[in-house]
Amino acid sequence: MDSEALKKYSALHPKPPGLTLQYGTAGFRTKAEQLDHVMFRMGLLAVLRSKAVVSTIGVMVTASHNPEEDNGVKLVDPLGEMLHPSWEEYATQLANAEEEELQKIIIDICQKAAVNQHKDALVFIGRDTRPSSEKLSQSVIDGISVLGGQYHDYGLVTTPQLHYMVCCQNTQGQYGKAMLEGYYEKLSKAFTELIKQSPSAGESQRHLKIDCANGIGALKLSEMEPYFPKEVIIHLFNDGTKEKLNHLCGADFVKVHQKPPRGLDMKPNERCCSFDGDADRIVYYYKDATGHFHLIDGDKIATLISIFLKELLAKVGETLHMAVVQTAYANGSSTRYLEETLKVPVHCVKTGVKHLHHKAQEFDVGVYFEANGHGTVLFSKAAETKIRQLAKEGKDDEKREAAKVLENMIDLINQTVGDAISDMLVIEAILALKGLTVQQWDAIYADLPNRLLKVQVADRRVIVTTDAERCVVTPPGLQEKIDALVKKYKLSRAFVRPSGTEDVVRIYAEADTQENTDALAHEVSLAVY
Ligand code: NG1
Ligand code: ZN
Repeated sequence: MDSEALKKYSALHPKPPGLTLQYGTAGFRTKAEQLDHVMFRMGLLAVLRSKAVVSTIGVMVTASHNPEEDNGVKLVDPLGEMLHPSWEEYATQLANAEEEELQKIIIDICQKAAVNQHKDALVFIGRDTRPSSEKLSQSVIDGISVLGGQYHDYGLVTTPQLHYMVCCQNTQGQYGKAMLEGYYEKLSKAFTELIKQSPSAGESQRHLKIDCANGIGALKLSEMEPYFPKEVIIHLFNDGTKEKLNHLCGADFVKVHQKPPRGLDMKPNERCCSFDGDADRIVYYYKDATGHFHLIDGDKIATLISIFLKELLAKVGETLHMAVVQTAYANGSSTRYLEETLKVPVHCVKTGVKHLHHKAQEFDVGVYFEANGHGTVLFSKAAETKIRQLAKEGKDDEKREAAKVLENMIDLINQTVGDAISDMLVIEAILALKGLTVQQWDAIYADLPNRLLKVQVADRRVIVTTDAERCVVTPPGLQEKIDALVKKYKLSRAFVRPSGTEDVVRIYAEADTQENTDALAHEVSLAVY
C-alpha cells in the first residue's frame, strides 16, 4: 500500500466531521452530498474484498426508491449476492474512520480477514440515473485505483444487471456473458421460447404499460425492446425525461400508497406495472370497470410463480422440494393460500434480501419475494442439472416438455437478486402460458386490508425484535400493548420494527376491513411513541 498516495487521495474525499453512517440492509444510504468519502472508501473496501476472496466484486451506486437527492452504495459478492455479513462491520468501520486512522483500519481489516495484499483485484462498477451518481462513482474509482485495483465501469445499469455481471465474471461465463448484450440475449431467448409455447402464440399482441419510476428501468427496457418477440408490446411511462426520479411514482410509491403512479394513463382492465428507481422491484396493478384500483404485490407474484412451478415440477415427477420464503410483511392471505391451498411450505425470515436469499438457498427450488416486489427464484445446482438433463433426454413427451419450460424459466430468472426486468418477463410468460388475465391472477386470493406506517422516534434502536421481527423484546411492555390492540380486531395482526434503511420505526397492521386496519395501525403507532 502506498500510504502517501492514500493520504493524498483520501484528503480529496474528506469525511464530514462527526458524521457516522452504518452499512445497513441496503448498504449506505443518505443525502448524496454526505457520501463522497463513503464512495472513495467503498472503492478501497471492494479492492480488499476482491483480494480476500480472489474474485471480482461489484460496487453499485444507487439509493433505489429513495428521493432523487439521496444516494447510496452497496457491494456485490462474487456470485452476485449481497456483501457477506461478516464484512458489513468492516464497511462501517472504514466509512466512519477519521482521516488519520484510515491506513490503520485498512491494515486491521487485512489482518482480520486474511487479505493477501499481493493478489490482483478487479471491481465492477454500476450506477443509477441520479444526477449525483456519476461523480460518486468516480470517487469509487479513485478508491479502487489508490490500492492498485483494476476496474470495469459499466456506467448506467440496473442494480440486478450489475449483480448479474459479477456472477457471470466469477463463474467463467457459465451463468452468461458479463456484458449487457449477453444479459439481453439470454433473457430474451428464454422469454421468446416460452411465449412461442403459449396457446395464443402468434395470434394476438400482448400489451403492458410500465411505470419506470423516472429511473434506469426506462433506459434499459428501451435497449432491450428490440430483442423482444414481436407479439409483446411494452409502453413506457415515467421514463425520466420530464419528472424527478421516484417522485409520486415507482413500485415503492404504488405499494405504500396503494394507488396508481402519476404519469401513467390507465384504462379499465389494462395490465400495468411499476419498477422502482434501480429496477430491482416490481409490482403489478389494474383498474377495474368501476374505477377501483387493484394492487398485485410481491406476495401475489410469488404465488403466481409458485403455482406455475409446482405444476411443472409435478409433471417432471422428480422429488424436487420447493418452498416459499417471505417476511413478516407478507399479506396473511398469501401465506394461508400457499400453505393451505397450494400446500407449499412457507418460511418467514427477517426483512432484507440477504435473509430471504440465504433461506431460499436451502431448497431445490426456493421462491422468495418481499411484499414490496423484490424477489426471485433460486434453483439448486442439483435441481438445475436434473432439469436440463430431462429437457434433453426425457423419454416421456409430457415430462420432457415440462422440463423444457422449466429450463427456460431457469434462464429467464435472474437468480443473483430480484430483478424487475427479469421478473416482468417471467410473469408475462406465465400469464401467456396459462392464459390468465390480470383479473384472474388477482382473484387467486383476496388480500387482507393492510397498512404500513412509519414514525420517527428519538432512537429507533431501542426497539429490539425476535421471531423474524414479529415480536418486540424491548422496550418491555410494548409487545403486550400491541397484543392487546390486535385482540380488538378480527383477522388482525400487527408488528413494529426499526427500519434498516431509514431513521424510522415501521408499523404494519392487517385486519378484516380497511377501517379497522387503519385504526389498528394508528393505535400501534401511538404505543410506539
Ligand atoms: P427497511 O427500511 O429495513 O424496512 C426496506 C424495505 C425492505 C427492503 C429494504 C431494502 C419494506 C417494509 N422494507 O427496508 O423490504 O426492500 O428497504 O431496499 O418495504
Ligand atoms: Zn431498488
